[in-house]
Amino acid sequence: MARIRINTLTSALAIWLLACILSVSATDKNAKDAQLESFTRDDEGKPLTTDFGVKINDTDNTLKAGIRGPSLLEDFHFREKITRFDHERIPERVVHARGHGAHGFFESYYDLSSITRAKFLSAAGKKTPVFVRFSTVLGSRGSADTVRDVRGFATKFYTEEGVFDIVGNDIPVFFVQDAIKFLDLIHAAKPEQDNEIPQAATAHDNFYDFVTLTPETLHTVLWALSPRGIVRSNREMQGFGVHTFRFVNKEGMSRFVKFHWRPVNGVTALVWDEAQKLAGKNPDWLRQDVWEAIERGDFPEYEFGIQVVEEEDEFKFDFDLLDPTKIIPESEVEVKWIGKMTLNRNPDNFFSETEQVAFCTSHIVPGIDFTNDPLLQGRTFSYFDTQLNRFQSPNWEYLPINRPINPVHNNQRDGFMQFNIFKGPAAYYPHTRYGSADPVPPSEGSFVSYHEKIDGYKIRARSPTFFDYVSQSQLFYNSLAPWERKQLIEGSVFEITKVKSKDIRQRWVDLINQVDHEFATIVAKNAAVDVPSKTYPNNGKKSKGISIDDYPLKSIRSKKVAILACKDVAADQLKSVKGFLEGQGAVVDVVSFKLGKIEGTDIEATQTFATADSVFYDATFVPGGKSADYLRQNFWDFEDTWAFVRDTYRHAKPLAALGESVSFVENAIKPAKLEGKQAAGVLTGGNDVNKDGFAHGIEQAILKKRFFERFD
Ligand code: HDE
Repeated sequence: MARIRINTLTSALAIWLLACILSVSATDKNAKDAQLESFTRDDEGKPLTTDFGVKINDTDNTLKAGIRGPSLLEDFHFREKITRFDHERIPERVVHARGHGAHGFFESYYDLSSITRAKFLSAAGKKTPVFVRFSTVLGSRGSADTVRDVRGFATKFYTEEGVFDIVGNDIPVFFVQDAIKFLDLIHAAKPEQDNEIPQAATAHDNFYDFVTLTPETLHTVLWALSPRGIVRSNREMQGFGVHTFRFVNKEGMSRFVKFHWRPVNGVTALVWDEAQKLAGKNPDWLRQDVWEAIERGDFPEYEFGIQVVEEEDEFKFDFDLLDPTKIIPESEVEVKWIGKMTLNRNPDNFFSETEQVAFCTSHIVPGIDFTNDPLLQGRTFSYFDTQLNRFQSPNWEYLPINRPINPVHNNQRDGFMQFNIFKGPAAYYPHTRYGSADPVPPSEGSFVSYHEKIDGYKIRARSPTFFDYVSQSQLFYNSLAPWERKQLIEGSVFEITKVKSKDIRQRWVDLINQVDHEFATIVAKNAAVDVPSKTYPNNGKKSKGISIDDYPLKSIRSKKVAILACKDVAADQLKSVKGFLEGQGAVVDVVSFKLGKIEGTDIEATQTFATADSVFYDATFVPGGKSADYLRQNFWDFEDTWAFVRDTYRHAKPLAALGESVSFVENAIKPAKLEGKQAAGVLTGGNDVNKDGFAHGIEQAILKKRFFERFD
């Protein structure tokens, strides 16, 4: 069989070399792009055919017996067309059904071969193609993007040694500790089983019933109720592998690692009122945001980080490294940033790529390994199983989006939709005949599981080292900035006041009372339940890396600004501010009553008050000029210019006005402005747009993200 082995290796080498050449030679086409391209089909302007290749002359009429007669069974074209339509859907994912994807590449900063055999981390500057799918967890495929939820952040690395998936979330901890609780968790969080209400929301009796009876969920629920649960942009969202994994080097030495993604431009979040409005006004908000950014060349970037814990330090923490409801606080173990991912290409086809991409925690490459985290162990079974349900065949691994860029050889065969044609008579091992693949030793790049010593009794139980659900809940609460804590409390009040059962509301209040008494008191008073009499000590611990304030914005690249303008607007002011902000990478819309040229100016309105809303923007600017009078009059019933300005203010975003528009803006925000409070983040000036670096001031205000001090 030596001859066959050499043949196989030679062809593998040739394909690998080809893949490398492709990934190096093209600036934006890597080995995966090239592979995918070989599967793309461009139907533009081509003769219409059946699936079996016969040209068709009429696709608008069924074949009939007589011009008004019944349709004929022999109409193969109709039958093919309608059958294909009837079978277009595959089951939506049982969780994370709503998502969107993007292609890109990962670039390693260092040679990490001293701690991992993984080749994609073995040299500085080494590039690996990736595909990422972002998702919400609970909603159906057609649900809104901006609901309160955990977000999926799943990355497929097409490495030269096979596919590696990090199937992560934007929140670093998970609700339950053991995979056997996943069904219960998801059934409790999904719509109630009798009426399928509510869609994509946890604010209902089932969820808080489960949560209060399963207190290990507390830490993650607090993350989700904080602004982390209402992501503003998937380009400005963190990602986490959640579990502790292992790195294993070529000597077989293992270390524990946690995986992190950090958006290069910083982290942002919505406020709840904004999130709810966006869900109605643009349910595609998150997917559109990433899509448009990539189309305009504003590529989302994320740094990849690891927290490394030496094997001998496994038990030095006051939590169990195997417990997925815990973080390793960054104040205890630094994150080392070891690479960067850039998303630079939108999919060609949503179904073929984003819907058919199949992530599995079992997709792992040499140098990376599992730990005994009972959630991870269960996931590694579940993802493979769920793909079988979605695709009805193990051949989903061969779909273009899923197949590795390195060659696949094994003795697995057949199944629904087998696309390979296997040579030779034999598909078994050991063998002396032609056609079968052979195992290779680790020195030739094969995966070997870490030689972990396992010794124990069979037992269906939870380790007592997993029991503490309070300490890190307090750590989280203590580490939040005041505005985040306030919104966490508001989020909790919103959710629990939707719960009809007083008993469940009381249980929630009693649970959060273990985190903070003031928190529990506010929620109790709003939820018509008793304020708990008992108080618990706070451990006083904080960590960096938890508050969104730890991730400031680096630039206003891609930030969206609305300029409100109509007839006789001060065109010089508008152009000057617009030009400056666009020069810094912001995306600016001129919003008016109608599209097209604004009367008395040469400026084009790109949005109208009917289609745009302040929730689509990061800041609003109202230039001076006579247009202030028209804006004030607010011509149409449902195009409320006042509400546009007021909501910008209520959502704590920068608001700027010049000249005649200042009084319009001040009047508009009056109902929202607290008595005696400074209108922080409201920039006003006379008609001299160049005075005091006005446009620069807007940029600085956008970089601050929000001005919650308006409401303190
Ligand atoms: Fe998942 N999860 N999960 N999950 N998960 C799925 O697999 C599951 C968990 C995550 O964009 C399913 O392909 C179990 C943690 C993401 O295609 C399913 C448990 C984390 C995605 C499944 C968990 C995740 C999924 C449904 C507890 C963050 C979307 C469709 C033991 C670390 C992937 C699918 C995509 C999807 C099972 C918990 C992240 C059913 C059993 C923890 C990002 O297999």
